[in-house]
Amino acid sequence: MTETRIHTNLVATDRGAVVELRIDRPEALGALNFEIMDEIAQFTQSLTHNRDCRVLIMTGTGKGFVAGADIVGYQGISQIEFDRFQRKSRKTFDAIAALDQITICAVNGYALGGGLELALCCDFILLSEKAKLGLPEIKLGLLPGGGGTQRLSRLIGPMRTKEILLTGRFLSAREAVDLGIALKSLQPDELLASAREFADTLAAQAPIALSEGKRIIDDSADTSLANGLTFEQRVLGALFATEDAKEGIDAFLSKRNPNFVGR
Ligand code: CO8
Repeated sequence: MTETRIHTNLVATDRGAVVELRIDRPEALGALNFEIMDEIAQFTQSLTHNRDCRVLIMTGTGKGFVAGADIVGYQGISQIEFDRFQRKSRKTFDAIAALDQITICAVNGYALGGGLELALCCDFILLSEKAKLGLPEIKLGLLPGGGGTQRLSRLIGPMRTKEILLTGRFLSAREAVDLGIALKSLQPDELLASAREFADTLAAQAPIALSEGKRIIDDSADTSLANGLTFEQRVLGALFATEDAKEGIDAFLSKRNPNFVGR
């Protein structure tokens, strides 16, 4: 597997249907400054044109996944610059959440503030047992600005989110799994292998069903049950007309593995 440095702080591995992105700024525990945010935005944009990639694995380097926004960079910046960073992070995080690809965040270490918020934009979070999660902005006299108050409370409810956000405490991997923030926690040296195995399983599914399934479930948060159920059946109807559905049904009846092509 060949890793390629695609930007100053990003290393990518392209395995065709599965692409891995490693944030590589260990000296600041992966903290997000303008530069990294730009690089992640460019990378995300490139994925929207990548027809081969079905699954993205995102991870970090060393003991940090992403320890939040770059606090060093916060010092001395103007209000205009601060607001520009906020808008940039909003666009970037929304773009990640909206990717057609299935996204797996393999959290190797600290995922704090903007780091946890970045992970929450992914479809799945897998944790190293060494990971620590939190929204500690309150300790800086601030609050989250990358979706922490919104995406986390939708996931685990307002009361639990308030407790985490208003105390700024860190969660262990085990607690994060118990709360439903992450799918599972793994031995540190098994994290990537497990993420890759999961990614390969997902990437083998029919591509349109994969991305549509993600979208229907994501959209259900903002949809009435009646509209959601109607939408679900429309998507199923559209899938029924695809070559992949014909192939999937034929493969089942012929007792062979399907060969999905994404049409
Ligand atoms: N920004 C910049 N540098 C950081 C950050 C950060 N968030 N976190 C750690 N670092 C740096 C440290 O300054 C240190 O650098 P140096 O060696 O030059 O002194 C290096 O990383 C290693 O860190 P520590 O020595 O502190 O390592 P420890 O193991 O002792 O502690 C901790 C690790 C507990 C993670 C500690 O570093 C910490 O508390 N970091 C700050 C975490 C935090 O408060 N994060 C929230 C930031 S605010 C935010 O994310 C707002 C989001 C706004 C939305 C926008 C979306 C991006």
